[in-house]
Amino acid sequence: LALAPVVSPPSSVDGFVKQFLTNLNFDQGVSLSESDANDQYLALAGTVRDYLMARWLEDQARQNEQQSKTVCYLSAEYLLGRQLDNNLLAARLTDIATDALAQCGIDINDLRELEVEPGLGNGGLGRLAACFIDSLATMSVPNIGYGIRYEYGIFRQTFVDGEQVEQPDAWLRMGSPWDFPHPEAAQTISFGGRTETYDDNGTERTRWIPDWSVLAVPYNMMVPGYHNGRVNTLRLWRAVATNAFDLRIFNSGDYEESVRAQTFAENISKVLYPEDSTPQGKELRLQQQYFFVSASIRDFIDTVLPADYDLTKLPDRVIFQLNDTHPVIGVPELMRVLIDEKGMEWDDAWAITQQCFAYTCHTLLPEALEVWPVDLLGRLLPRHLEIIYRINEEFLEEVRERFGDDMLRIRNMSIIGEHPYRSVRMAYLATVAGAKVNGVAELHSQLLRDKVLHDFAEMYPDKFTNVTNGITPRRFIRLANPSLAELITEALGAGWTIDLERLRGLEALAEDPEFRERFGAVKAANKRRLNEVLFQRDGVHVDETHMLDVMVKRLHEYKRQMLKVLHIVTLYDGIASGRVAAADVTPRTFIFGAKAAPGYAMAKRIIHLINAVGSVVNNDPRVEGRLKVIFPPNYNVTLAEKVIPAADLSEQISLAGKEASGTGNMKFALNGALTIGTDDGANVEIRQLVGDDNFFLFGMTEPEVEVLWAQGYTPADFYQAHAGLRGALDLISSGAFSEGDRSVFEPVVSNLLYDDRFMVLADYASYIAAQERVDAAYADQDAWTKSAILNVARSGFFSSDRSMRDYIDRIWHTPPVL
Ligand code: 26Q
Repeated sequence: LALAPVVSPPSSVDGFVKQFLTNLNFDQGVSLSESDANDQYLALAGTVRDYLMARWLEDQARQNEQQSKTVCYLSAEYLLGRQLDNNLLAARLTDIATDALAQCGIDINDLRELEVEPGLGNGGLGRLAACFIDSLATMSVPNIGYGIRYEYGIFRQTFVDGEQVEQPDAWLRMGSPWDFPHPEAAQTISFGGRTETYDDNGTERTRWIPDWSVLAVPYNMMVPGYHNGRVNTLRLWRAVATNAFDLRIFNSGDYEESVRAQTFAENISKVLYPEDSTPQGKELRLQQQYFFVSASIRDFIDTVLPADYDLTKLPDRVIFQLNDTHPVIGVPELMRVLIDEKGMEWDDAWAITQQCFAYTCHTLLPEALEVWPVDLLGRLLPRHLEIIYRINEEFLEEVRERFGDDMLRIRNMSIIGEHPYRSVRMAYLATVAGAKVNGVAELHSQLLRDKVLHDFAEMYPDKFTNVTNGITPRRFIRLANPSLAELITEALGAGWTIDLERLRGLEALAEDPEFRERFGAVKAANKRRLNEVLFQRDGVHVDETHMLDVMVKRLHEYKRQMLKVLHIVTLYDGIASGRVAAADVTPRTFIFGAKAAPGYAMAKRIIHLINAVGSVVNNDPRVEGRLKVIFPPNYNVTLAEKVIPAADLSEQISLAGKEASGTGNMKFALNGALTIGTDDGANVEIRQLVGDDNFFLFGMTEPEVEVLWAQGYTPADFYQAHAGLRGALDLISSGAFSEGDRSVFEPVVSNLLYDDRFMVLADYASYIAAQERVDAAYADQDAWTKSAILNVARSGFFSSDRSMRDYIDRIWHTPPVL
């Protein structure tokens, strides 16, 4: 009986109806006639799960039998997006489910809209993790994604008088049909206290006597591969108070205090930190990091591996991939487990640890490199701090052997920084401990080697490698752009979805006028669909005759939303001043989507300015409706899936040398938008692939940025030198967008004139010139469509399947398990 196979419901409309009704009755506890839409959505999700269950259980069993090597992806963020359509597609159930629900008198589209996306990430890094686990499942590679089940994901953004106001994201409120809690597999995670040494039959050993602990309860989510029957696991941890924790206080008779203690423990997985580039060094954040990493490592060793597993062979069974520095505390944690708990010697444990970790860096901004004050780390994780100190001592000894007693070099390379306070440099720890270190685009990896981690690259040249990011074509083409997907399938057959280089086949069709017409019709239809969505959502209209010029990404000064604003204000200034006839302006709709970290004042002011410019430009009759600014609040994966397929122009305008890769840029190119962009991140590779004729390049190169910086950059010189720029900045300063109140946007303008860390003014002229080339190119719709097709045809490289192949070949060495 124990071996009885799990039986899937029959793959037929009747089978689906039966299973759906069963779930509605027995899981939701309602009859069809009494059910509301949310009951129906939950029963539908349950039904899809039921179809995937047999394979999920089988795949886990098979991996254990075959003793395969597993990729344990450690990430504090997974920006998953909605699950229903993805899982229906993977399981080939979309049509069956649609018909089955129709038989029950339900329109599946009404249920789709009820799903609140799990927004368990900030932006690129979290979405990348979601794309990677999709690709690994599709490629049948054993993978567990480990992370945190935040009760509140990324905040819901609203605008009040044009300013960002954050609301909590209560994504679990209406139930969470996609995950399975496993309280029996909980891990106890400890914090605080002290360490002591003791004699263990003649050898001195250390033990940690912690002060308090919480339970980490895993919630498993299915990660189905596309049409291959494979189902991998995403295991997210939730913090729950331990009984012991409660009891200690209960015994003292203080009930209120015991409840407070419970709240305290459960705070750990309460909320995602909404900063995406300037870590604040908050204690709770370190607690989150240790919480999920310790739970994950111990879960893998103690429950995934067989009980008697010889841990000296650990590197044969696992690679822990560190998604940025957020999980790097896992390095001393694995050392502690191997040494203190499993009785291994330091040198053996270190040799194993160095083979079990690899590190991906996602930034170039120095302020984004995570450091933890030694005080804080030592208070929370005293044993880990000791281990880090010893790793550092031995590492610095190695540096000395290699380079001599060069104090400057030793200070620069030390894992412990001294200024402005003693702190642990997590990127250095990861680099020393990892078998490999990678950047996320060619240029980024090069800059890592040459600048950010230069000394380390000199010491360990073979550690450094590049893996250019990618995106999953299942979600971002098949699901998000079904009309384009159909057109491609008709032209090339269905194989492209898992072999994206096949899009090359479209190159020839770019020459075919009939294909171009159909391609243009797809774009127009996607604009109409976006119009419907935005009208429903926010009551705004998208004019399908306009060029759709889109900039969607987190708001950060380095990404330079301000450059886009200056372009819009320049166009508006031309019309408002009478220098340009509205009739001579290319009709454009500018779409922004951007959340600002709640504590990032400048970013919030820029959001306010975008909204303010929009309300003036959109309502000025002199513009004759030829320019329109739309800024839908709460940009997220769900909205991205509607906006990106409708775009004509993709704005990728960061200062060269600042955007590690970008992944939105890839989504746009693959959906037939042309890019206006700097020579930064993966833009470099996009341009190389699609060709200069199909990409609008502007701005300084990274070396040019360096030169100008070294010379002493004075933004005011650019203001003086360019009348258009002067006009735009003066218009903002004049209060034209703030009802005459000159103080509102003064900090934004002064910042540009007197500081401008990201050289907006220096690139302004080049940007405006590039936008004029865009207008000229757009005037020839047929040529534009041809370029758009070539963008699609030549961007197959940016499939996350290719990224995964690169990780597997260069870093993981994990074959598929079929
Ligand atoms: C760290 C400590 C404390 C609080 C928050 C954080 C934190 C959280 C998220 C720091 C950074 C992030 C996210 C960074 C991110 O999304 N980086 C982007 O990663 C993409 C995938 O590689 C790249 O394409 C982008 O270029 C990069 O900006």
